[in-house]
Parts: sequence; structure tokens; C-alpha cells
Amino acid sequence: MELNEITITRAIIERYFNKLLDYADVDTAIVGAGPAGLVAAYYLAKNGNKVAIFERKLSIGGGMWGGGMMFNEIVVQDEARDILEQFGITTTKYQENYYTADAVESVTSICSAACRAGAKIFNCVSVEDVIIREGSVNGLVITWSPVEMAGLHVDPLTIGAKKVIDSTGHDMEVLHVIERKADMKMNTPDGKLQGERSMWAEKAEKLTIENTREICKNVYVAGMSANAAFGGPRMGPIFGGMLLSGKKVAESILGKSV
Ligand code: 48F
Repeated sequence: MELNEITITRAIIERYFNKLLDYADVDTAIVGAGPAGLVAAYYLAKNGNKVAIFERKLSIGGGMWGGGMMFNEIVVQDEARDILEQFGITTTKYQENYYTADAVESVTSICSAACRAGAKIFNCVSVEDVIIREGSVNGLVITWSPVEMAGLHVDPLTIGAKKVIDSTGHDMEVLHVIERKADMKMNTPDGKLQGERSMWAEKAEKLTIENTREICKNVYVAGMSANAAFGGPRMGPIFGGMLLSGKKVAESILGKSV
């Protein structure tokens, strides 16, 4: 059989743009394909929610790929081990309450499960703003990451979303843009973003889960972004909090346990 390059090109363009058209309006738009965003996408999609993840980088996985300082092993504590095992990821006991897992196996397995559950990932797409209506966020403003990187003067496009999850990690990028441009109060003690504190793993892991919630109308925070928004400390390469936060944000949006 002959292979025609133009047919290959047509197939990619048609399939990609049909996918993008289909996901131009979603139930939940997740910003950031790190561990928190990917776990959230899996549970939401598995429960019938139409989910798109927008990820600035070419690769998914955020800070999980590199384990700690590029040593590609992660640590999880007892309470989060079930989640990894549910994705078929091998965990090995290091000592009481400390388990390790291969970082690459973890990222790829969670991502594969999320995609197979129906979540669509749009990589190389950066979220630069939100769609705003009186007192609520109704979607995202997106652009190609290379356009952003090159500083090209090109107008963005938009994605409608009933709910938005900021799982952009330490930088809480969606929340910053809302605070700066949308005049919305955050659900924090003084209505403002608090900012991340220095490392304290045990406290941070607890706070990540506690702080996973709706932070302003239709916008939820998960993962490191939840900690940063509420002034929690960082925790380094222990990932239980990220996984549990992804699950919790899905439960908050679905209004049930998963
Ligand atoms: O940083 P990241 O892995 O967030 P997370 O899921 O997990 C945090 C941990 O990796 C680690 C930690 C825990 O031990 O402290 O840092 O909370 O993934 C965030 C993803 O969001 C993408 C970014 O490229 C990364 O892959 N991202 C950030 N801003 C944007 C974005 C944006 N404006 N548009 C699209 N993607």
C-alpha cells in the first residue's frame, strides 16, 4: 500500500480540529497536567464529566517526572497509596508510612487512565486569561504556547467551561489573572491570594487537601496551587497530597465520593 503524505496531514488536521471543536465547551476545564490535574481529570471523566486539560508544555506530568532533584522516584504516604495502586502503579515500602514509586511509571499510568476514561489533553496550549461574567468565571482564554514564548501579537481563542480547576502548581497562574483582572474576591481570609511559604512537608500535605476547594465562583484549586493560594508551605517530592487533592477536587465538582 502506498502512503500519501497529504493524507497523513489531512488526517491529523481533521482529527485534531474535530477534537478541539468538540471540547470548545466542557463541563470542567483543567489548567495544568501535573499530578493533581491528571488525577482530577481521571475521576471526573470516569464519572461522566466532559473534561479537557490544557497544558503549556509539550510533556504532561508537571513536577512529577523529575521525582526529587531529577532522581525519578517519588514518595507517597499510607493514605495515598491506594490511589497509586488503583492505577496499577507498583509501590514499594521504604519504611512505616513511606512508600516509593517510579516517577515515570506514575505519570504515564495516571495519564493513560485519564485519557482512557475520556479526558482530552491539549498540550502546548497556555491559558492566559478567563472568560468573566458578573461574579463568575465561565471559561478560559487560550493560546498556543509557542505564540506565548515568541511574544507574537496574536489574539487568543476561548473555551467555555462550567467549572475551572487551577492545577498550575506553585505559580497558581489562573488565580493570579483572576485577582488581577476580574475583580473577584478569593475565598481566603482576606479575599486575596496568600502565597506559598517555605518547606514543611507534614503540614503542607495536610493543608493541600484541606485547601482543595472552590476559591471563587466556578473556580477550584487543586495541588500545589491550593497550598499557594491559602498560604500553605511547600512539601517537596512527596506526592500523596497532590493525588488526594486531585481526587478531592473531582469529588467537590461531582458532589459525591468517587
Ligand atoms: O507543578 P505541577 O506538577 O502541579 P501539581 O499537580 O503538582 C505539584 C508537584 O509537581 C510538585 C510539588 C509536590 O510535591 O511541590 O511541584 O500541583 O504541574 C502544573 C502544570 O501546570 C502547567 C505547567 O506546565 C505544569 O505542567 N501550567 C502552569 N501554568 C499554566 C500551565 C498555564 N497558564 N497554562 C497551561 N498550563
